[in-house]
Amino acid sequence: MKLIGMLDSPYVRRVAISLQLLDLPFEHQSLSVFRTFDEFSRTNPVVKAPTLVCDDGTVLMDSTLILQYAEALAGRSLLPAEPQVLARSLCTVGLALAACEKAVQIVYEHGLRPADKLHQPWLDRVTGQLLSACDGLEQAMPTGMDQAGVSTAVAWEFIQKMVPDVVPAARYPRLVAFSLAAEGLPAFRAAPHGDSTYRAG
Ligand SMILES: N[C@@H](CCC(=O)N[C@@H](CS)C(=O)NCC(=O)O)C(=O)O
Repeated sequence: MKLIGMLDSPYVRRVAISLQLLDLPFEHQSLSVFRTFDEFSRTNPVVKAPTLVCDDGTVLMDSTLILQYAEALAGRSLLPAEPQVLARSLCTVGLALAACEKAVQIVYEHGLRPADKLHQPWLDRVTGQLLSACDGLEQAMPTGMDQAGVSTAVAWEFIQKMVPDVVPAARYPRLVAFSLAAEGLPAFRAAPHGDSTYRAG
């Protein structure tokens, strides 16, 4: 199967890291949804990263749906099975995904919208939501590298790479420590934030 999208996307990155943790081999094509829109659209006309091309040619998008398929393939999950523990993990994954979404919205607002069209009330709202999600993550703090751990670490790295001024690291010491440990793991090092291409080690 082939994962398409750049590792500067937290959604692509959580899939790339999770596939490794699930021991599922995959090929990676680092296509940009902006700079290589036409090439991307030839595989997925909707141009969403991540896109996963399954071995039978089925094209999937949305990181959570891709992970649902990957876990069915692997026959195991990066989420706990016990309902109460699962609810806590999903709560953390939800915070991490919301943090990613709000950080992406800030990046797009600055990077895509003409400066004179920038809408400050929207930025203020999204910034407040991003900080609330980070506050929640700092409290929730996953313990291991299940899906809550992967998503939290990936979200934090993305935020610190893309909008560090908006989310001051000093306010989140537990996230900083967790991220530092996660980024040292082989699956994270093999798929670092940025424009590199993952290759199986
Ligand atoms: N909910 C989606 C979000 C994916 C997403 O928004 N990806 C961005 C890249 S970080 C993208 O495809 N942007 C291009 C666009 O939305 O047109 C997921 O979990 O995969």
